[in-house]
Amino acid sequence: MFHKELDAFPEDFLWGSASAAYQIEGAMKEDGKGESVWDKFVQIPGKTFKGTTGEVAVDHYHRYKEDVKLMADQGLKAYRFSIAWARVIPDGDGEVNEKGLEFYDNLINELLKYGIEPLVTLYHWDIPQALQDKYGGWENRQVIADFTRYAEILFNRYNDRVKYWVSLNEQNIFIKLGYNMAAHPPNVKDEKRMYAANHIAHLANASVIKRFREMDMPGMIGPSFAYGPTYALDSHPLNQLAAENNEEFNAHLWMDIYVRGEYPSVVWKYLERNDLTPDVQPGDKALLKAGKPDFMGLNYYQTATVEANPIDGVAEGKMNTTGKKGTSQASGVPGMYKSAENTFIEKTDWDWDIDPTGLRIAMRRINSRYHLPILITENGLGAYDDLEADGSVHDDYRIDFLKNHVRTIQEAITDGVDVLGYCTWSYTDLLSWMNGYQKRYGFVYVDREELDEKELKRYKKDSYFWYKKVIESNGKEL
Ligand code: BGP
Repeated sequence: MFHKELDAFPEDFLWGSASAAYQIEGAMKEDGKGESVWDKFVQIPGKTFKGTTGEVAVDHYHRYKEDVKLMADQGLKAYRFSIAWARVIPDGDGEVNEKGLEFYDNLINELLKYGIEPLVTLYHWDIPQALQDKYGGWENRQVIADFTRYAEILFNRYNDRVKYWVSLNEQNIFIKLGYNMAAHPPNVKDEKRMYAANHIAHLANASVIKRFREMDMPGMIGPSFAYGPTYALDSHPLNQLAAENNEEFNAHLWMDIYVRGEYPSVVWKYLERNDLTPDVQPGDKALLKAGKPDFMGLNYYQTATVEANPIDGVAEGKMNTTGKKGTSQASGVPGMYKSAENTFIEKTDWDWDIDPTGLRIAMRRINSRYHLPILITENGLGAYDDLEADGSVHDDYRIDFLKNHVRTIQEAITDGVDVLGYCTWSYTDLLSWMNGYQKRYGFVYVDREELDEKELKRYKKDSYFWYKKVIESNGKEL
């Protein structure tokens, strides 16, 4: 659809930016914080680029005032951050650590002082290690009660100041990479265990949303889902079918359950045929149905292009975590789909497809299938940046990337999609889980390298000033 003129962004549009506790805070053992699964996982040799850890990260824990001041000067309307479960309840299910709650009190108050709306993520992948050791974390149903208790503590503490809550961040990523690729904690490669943990994570997500309703919480809650729409390589019917498969197993499996409380029938049949069904107990269905979110949080980075994959075809290939373009390998699921080259699209140095139109397609599909407002909770470009001698960073490639994506949001709004806001990934540079510090996403450059923390000084990139204008003009000046 081409439009002669685009609708304006809504007046209350949330122009924001995002982060996650493990990737920015550091202060890993300070003020009573317990260990998380990521604190432990990164100690395994070879799991992260150059063995990077979040021990210091970008030291946001000590510099949050400076970081929030940068946001305020830029005119940011919303800031999405996550709360570290192990800071609030160090062993996951025991005593509450008042110091942990205080840190987030201070952060929230600092944001509100400048009129910045806090968007709080309850869980961005860092379950307390104690729960992993005690009962296997997401593989045990006890986690549903423990996660709900943790959420309730946060709801009670911050409900007077926080209106937007994200339940689980990218359940599809932490489950797939954690339980079927051994690329995230708990370092498992087992399809059956993956579907079992995923079912429990769904129940925990629903339980928290249900509790949010029971507590009559003001505001809105929803999950953040990593969705990249699938394209078929071409119009060959088998390639089209491969794209359908990819949507069913990488998108509908999660979003259908969030919104409708039901597994897609194609996925369920596959699980049955392959002896992969999770243990579904009486009451599960009712709980899933009671967990309908208020919005769909969308984390969008790229689209996927696929083609048919025979039953003895390609399986999981290597990811590019080094930033050497062209080093990722084709991957797929035998009998379902495999990745294919999209020749219309440029790639980043980490081989991620750059596709602004894909964001519009993602919004359109979510809108048509689920009829929910969309909150874009992440979108951004991971790239190398150069800090000049005068402290400037000329990241015109990032400006181009963001500009083209913001434009497609405006097009989607004009199409008829309800969009609440847009959070770029990320605010400052931060630790990329597996890719170290050289893959930068922020508006604010943080001067540190993998093996050299330096002074962690902050510098405004060109994109910082570009986004300032976008916000000031409510998206008129891109
Ligand atoms: C999302 C995560 C973020 C962030 C981002 C960029 O999946 O929610 O935490 O890391 O991806 O990914 P990466 O750091 O791998 O480049």
